[in-house]
Amino acid sequence: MVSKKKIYILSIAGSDSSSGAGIQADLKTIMSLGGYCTVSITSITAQNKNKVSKIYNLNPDLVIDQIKSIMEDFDIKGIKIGLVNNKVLSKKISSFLKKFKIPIVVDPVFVSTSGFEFIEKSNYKTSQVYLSNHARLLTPNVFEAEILSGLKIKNNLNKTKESLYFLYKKFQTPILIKSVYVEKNNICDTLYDGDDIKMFKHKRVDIGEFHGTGCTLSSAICFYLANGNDLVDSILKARKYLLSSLNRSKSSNSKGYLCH
Ligand code: PXL
Repeated sequence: MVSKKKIYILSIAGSDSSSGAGIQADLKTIMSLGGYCTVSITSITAQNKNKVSKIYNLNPDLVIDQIKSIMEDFDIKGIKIGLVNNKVLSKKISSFLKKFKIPIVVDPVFVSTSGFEFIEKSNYKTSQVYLSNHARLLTPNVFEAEILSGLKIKNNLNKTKESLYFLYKKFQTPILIKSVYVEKNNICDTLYDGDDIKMFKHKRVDIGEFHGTGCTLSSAICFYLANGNDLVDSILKARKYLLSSLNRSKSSNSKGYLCH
């Protein structure tokens, strides 16, 4: 179900100069899906897919001012939160968003694809507690789920389940762990929504590491939730979008940057 009326989304995230991940990935995803993406930028990074060379964090009040400007003028139907690398800002975002009863998808960003840690670990854990307060879904990757739950889960289904139960209890919101289970030809995302565990498998597109796939999946899920789809449908549709972007990237030899 995609409505004909324009769907307005707010992305609160960091800027990636290579346009592969962060706010630029969210913009491309939402616009490609037919929505309109507004932004509140939290940090500006100088990076490419191999390296983050600099990061500059914006003043928390400026981040909140951007959110206020958007909420005053747009009928925002969904919010995606990505890189927020300090707990003071997380707390301010959380208290500001309390009054908005719309789906919020939190992508708990900890590290860049190139391995740069955006935030110190204990600050990260506290920060995610604030951000997840009003969330409809959390979408950690394996590494982030391991940090947040303290369990080693990669390719271990029992530990993944244990981690999902723990994270659900801690954050009181559904959790989708991305690419937790990788077989030769399949990649599996795993959801726990408080009722049961659901596995989403798809064929691996064999083109190496891609920059921005996590941001893309989370913002696509946010878009479909904003359109009124339920959680499972939103995840299925978002995965379909990511897969078609990966296939486009493969056929156009886009060198690690996703083609939307
Ligand atoms: O994919 C996570 C992510 C989020 N936000 C920014 C990033 C990255 C990964 O590199 O650069 C700004």
